[in-house]
Amino acid sequence: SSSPPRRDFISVTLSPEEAVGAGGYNNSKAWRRRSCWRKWKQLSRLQRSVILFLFAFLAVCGVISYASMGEPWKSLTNKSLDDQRTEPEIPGLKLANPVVLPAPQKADANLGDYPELSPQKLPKLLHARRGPSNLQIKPPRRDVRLKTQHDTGRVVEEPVQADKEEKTEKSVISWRGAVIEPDQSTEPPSNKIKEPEKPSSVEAEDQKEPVPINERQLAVIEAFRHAWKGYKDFAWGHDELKPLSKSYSEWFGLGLTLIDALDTMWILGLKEEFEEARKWVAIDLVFDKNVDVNLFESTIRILGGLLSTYHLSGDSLFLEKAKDIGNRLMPAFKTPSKIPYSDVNIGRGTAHPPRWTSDSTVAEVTSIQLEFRELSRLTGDEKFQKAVDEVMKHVHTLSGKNDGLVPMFINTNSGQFTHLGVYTLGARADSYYEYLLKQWIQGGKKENELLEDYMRAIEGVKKHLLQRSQPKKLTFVGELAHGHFSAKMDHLVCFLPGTLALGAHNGLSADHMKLAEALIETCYQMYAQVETGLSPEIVHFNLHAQKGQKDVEIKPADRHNLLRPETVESLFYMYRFTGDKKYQDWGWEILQNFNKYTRVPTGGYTSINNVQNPSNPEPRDKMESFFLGETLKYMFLLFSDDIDLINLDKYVFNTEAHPLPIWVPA
Ligand code: DMJ
Repeated sequence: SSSPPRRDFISVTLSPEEAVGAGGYNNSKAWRRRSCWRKWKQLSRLQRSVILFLFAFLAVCGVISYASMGEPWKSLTNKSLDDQRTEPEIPGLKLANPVVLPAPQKADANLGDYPELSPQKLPKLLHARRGPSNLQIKPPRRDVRLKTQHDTGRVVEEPVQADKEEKTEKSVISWRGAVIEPDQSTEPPSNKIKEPEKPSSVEAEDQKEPVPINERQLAVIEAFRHAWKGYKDFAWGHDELKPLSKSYSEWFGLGLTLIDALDTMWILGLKEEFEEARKWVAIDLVFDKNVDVNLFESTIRILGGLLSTYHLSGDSLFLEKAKDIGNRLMPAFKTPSKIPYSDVNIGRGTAHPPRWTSDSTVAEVTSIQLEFRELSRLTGDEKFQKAVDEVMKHVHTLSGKNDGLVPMFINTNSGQFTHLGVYTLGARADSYYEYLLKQWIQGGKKENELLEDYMRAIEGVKKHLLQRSQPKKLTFVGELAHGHFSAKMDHLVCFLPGTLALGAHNGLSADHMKLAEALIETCYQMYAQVETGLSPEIVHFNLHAQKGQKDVEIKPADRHNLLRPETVESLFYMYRFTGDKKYQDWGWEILQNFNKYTRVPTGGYTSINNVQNPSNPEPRDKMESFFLGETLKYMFLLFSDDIDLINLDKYVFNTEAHPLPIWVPA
């Protein structure tokens, strides 16, 4: 135990003599060096090793921490340099000036009538990508800059927010390049984007530089939003808005206006509205209801609307709903003649004709084909197409036509035309002619019987129904009743110039285009010659010149306007195919008159009773679903200079303005 205690610590003792020395406190360098060295020598080997190890360890730590602090330090120093920099370092390279948006412009004088109308109020749209040029959604391009034309005609570039695009890539559903959040409550996200079961024949195109939305298109968007506001506030989920009584009316109880408007919102770029409506479709649109629906109306508005929205958005929800309603409409075809009944109970699966007759309307049974054929193509289930093709084949063989013109009724038992001898291109026959051409186009121009019937019918129109009015010599389409010509023309007939132009564009006779040009002038005059600048439901043309008389005569029972689309529809085709700006100008006049006489301040537009009384057009308190489904959509397309905004070589519009793909596009 006399051995010294083991030291596992270092003790350095400085004696007072050593510290101060003989000469007292000596702080000379030589003395300190000598003294340290002596101390070091006095240490045991273990003590020295420990000290050396500690020094080495500290040195290594120092090197590591220097390396990791280097980068932030560097950037910190650079940043502070940048912050201080006022002049570019490279001579001649100037830093960009901050973006200066143009000062708010005064709206067009015409726009000034409507206080809500101002591009500044539509900020979200400035970021909306322009119209779908393809059928399938694609992830947005990272570097896309959107151009917005202000009323100066100046184009302002607005950078798309990078974080927005980042989000898009992660999202389940894409809004033409923007985002729609997945609706968790309906189906798993993985089911949301699905290629059509039978992929569409239309190839996805490379996204082109977007065409700017112009002032007139903005006015259409504003009108749509105003109409939608009324619908949302007072009629959400119901068939039609009653904008004056701030309520709604039901026809089928299936949210008709909402469904009809879906693809319009898509085309106009109204992302939020679309998203909200989609949620309603996902959660609240239920077809399992004990309700009678009209086969034709529910096909063109609901089935057609769902199919086109499916194509534009790629969202399988709409295809699922389309299949559901398509299946529920099929009982209509269970008739002795296979000519469908007019009405179907979609909950019970039963069908029947109207109470007073066993006839169906010819236009109705022959204007459901585009939709059912497309449904077969998408589902691979041929029953839909078979049912409607059979109707067309049967009608093709029927007697009772007059040079291709068909009567207005057909019997569901016998399959024969009834009420023979009356021919019109208006109510009850109109879309028969339209669908002959459009089915031929949809199917890739191969179904010759359809083309034959169409060509024959147009010859029939020329031979029996065309006349010229006085004093302006307007070419119009009248009616024939048991050999007697009547100078009566429904506004509905104004689909014809557009259809004729579409046929000519698809290679049919150039004469058709000539006739289209003459007829669209007439349809425009049906607006221009009336006090409110809005067309009545029916006009009678003067065949004999009389002093002080216009071409257009209106009977008291016919002077209502239901916000119908046909003239605007034809203006759209005419502008697309000719590029003549007068068609846009005519459409612009019509839009302004709708705004002047049919707009309800609290939201929505209304049909009116008297187009001849500008001081009291007598609002009817109803906004038809086709105002959003057709009229405003065609307006928007008419004012666009982008032929890829529903390219007419790739899409064919159904009679409710819902675009469906052409199977073999031009
Ligand atoms: C719409 O339902 C369709 O355009 C139909 O073909 C005719 N009637 C209305 C619009 O006027």
